[in-house]
Amino acid sequence: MKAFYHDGSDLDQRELHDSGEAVTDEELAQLGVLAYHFDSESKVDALAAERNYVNRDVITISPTALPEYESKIANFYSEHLHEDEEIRYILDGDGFFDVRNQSDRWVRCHLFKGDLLILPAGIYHRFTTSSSNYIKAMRLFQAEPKWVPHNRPCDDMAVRSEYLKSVSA
Ligand code: KMT
Ligand code: NI
Repeated sequence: MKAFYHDGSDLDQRELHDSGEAVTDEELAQLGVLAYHFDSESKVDALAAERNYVNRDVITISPTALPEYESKIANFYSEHLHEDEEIRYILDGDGFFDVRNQSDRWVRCHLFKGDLLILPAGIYHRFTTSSSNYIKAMRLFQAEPKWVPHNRPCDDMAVRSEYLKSVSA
């Protein structure tokens, strides 16, 4: 994984948009975002068991594998939050998860094979494929997943205030 501030340009979401300003794992952790790299799926199984994730699926996102690719990508890229954590383990390809930091700047997490990312409930984020137009990812979920995307603004949701409380020093 490589994390950096997004350059702020709205042109082609699939380009890198690296501002050149790196973001460390510690800075991500302050946002409640956890990044791991697991070379074997048994490590993923262990993390899933620890956090009570009983279900999973695999999604392949590419123009040939995903019907209506362009409109799906546009949807993934609209800024939203969820009432549950979002856990993704990258099996192949690469893609970008953008998360808002404390001052509402976009931090771009570039994920590759073996990377696992946990986004806390209530954080504003978005996803896009890169210019490779290909990612295969495992999505972990709990027995009754609440992963409906709520598009910003949804600052009046309880999960949003709970998130902000959890990250305030
Ligand atoms: C999401 O929540 O935006 C996604 O799950 C995107 C696909 S996972 C690479
Ligand atoms: Ni999401």
